[in-house]
Amino acid sequence: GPLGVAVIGVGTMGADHVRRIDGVVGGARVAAVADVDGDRARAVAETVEGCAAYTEPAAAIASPEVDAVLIASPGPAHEEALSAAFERDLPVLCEKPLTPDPDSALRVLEAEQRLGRRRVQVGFMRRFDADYTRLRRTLAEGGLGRPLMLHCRHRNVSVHPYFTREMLITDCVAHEMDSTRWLLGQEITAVTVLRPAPGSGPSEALDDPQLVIFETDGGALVDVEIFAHCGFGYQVRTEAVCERGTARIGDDHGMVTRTAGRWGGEIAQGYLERFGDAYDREVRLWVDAARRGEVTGPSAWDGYAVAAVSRAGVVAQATGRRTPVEMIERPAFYGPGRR
Ligand code: ISE
Repeated sequence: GPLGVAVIGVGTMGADHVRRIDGVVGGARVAAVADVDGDRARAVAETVEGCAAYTEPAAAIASPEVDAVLIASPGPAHEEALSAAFERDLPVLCEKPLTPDPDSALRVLEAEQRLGRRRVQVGFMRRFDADYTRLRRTLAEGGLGRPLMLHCRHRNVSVHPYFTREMLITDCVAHEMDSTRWLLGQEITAVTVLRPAPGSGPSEALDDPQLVIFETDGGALVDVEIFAHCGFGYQVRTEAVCERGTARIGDDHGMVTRTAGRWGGEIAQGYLERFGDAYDREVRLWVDAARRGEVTGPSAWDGYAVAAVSRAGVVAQATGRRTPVEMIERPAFYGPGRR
């Protein structure tokens, strides 16, 4: 029968995954949802036949109908849900951040290793995006020469009022941390954060935008503009500068019209739209692997590495200083790095 999935947390991302599992991805069904907001859990459960609603993640995960767990609650709630899934040895797709800090991420790595095989895929969905996949292949093929720099732009229309300036690093730039590691096959060794005088309104409270710079152990430099309240659209762009050329993805594409002396097109308004196909592919591959008894894709190690870089980023943001990243050695359990 289909894989019974418990979706933990049904805010924007979780509710979208419920819709995806129910209507887009084959081979799975949403057997249970959990949310601290019981009304929200019930409202989402009512959209799916035979789906039970819970307020306690552990209760949903304990249901005999549940064979796999998708965690889409806020980062600080992840460790507890992961433990409950590990107790039943279930495959997990955990949205980023794996956990909010490297110490808790390390506990997750240790608990997973005790189970003896990978159980966690982390939701770094850009790895499933057609443009990012193509860029990685282009860099790996080597025709452009060695990558020297990445120029990244990450702009949101706006973020929730509960967003903090630390979250610019831990929730937004976290994606560029993973993309950098994945595109270059290198680890990030130091982070620096620079800021212009902030814009007004919500941008001012967040000190938004900011410029985040990574150094890698392969000698590459990466700059990331994070602009969480840019107001006009959702834009995620990466340009690789290599020895013999450049490659750029994430420019607005789609239809361009020309009329009355002007030309124009549309800018996506959010990540659900821009990365819709990537989320579909990510969840489909997770479900297919889970049905074979496997877990593939970005691992808990990748989640830990990003937590470690995020900690350095938050310190760099607070102190204005270049901050080295502290990380443990990659355990053999997670296989060799790409280098
Ligand atoms: C959000 O949490 C995400 O994960 C999106 O992918 C990211 O682009 C956005 O900036 C975050 O707020």
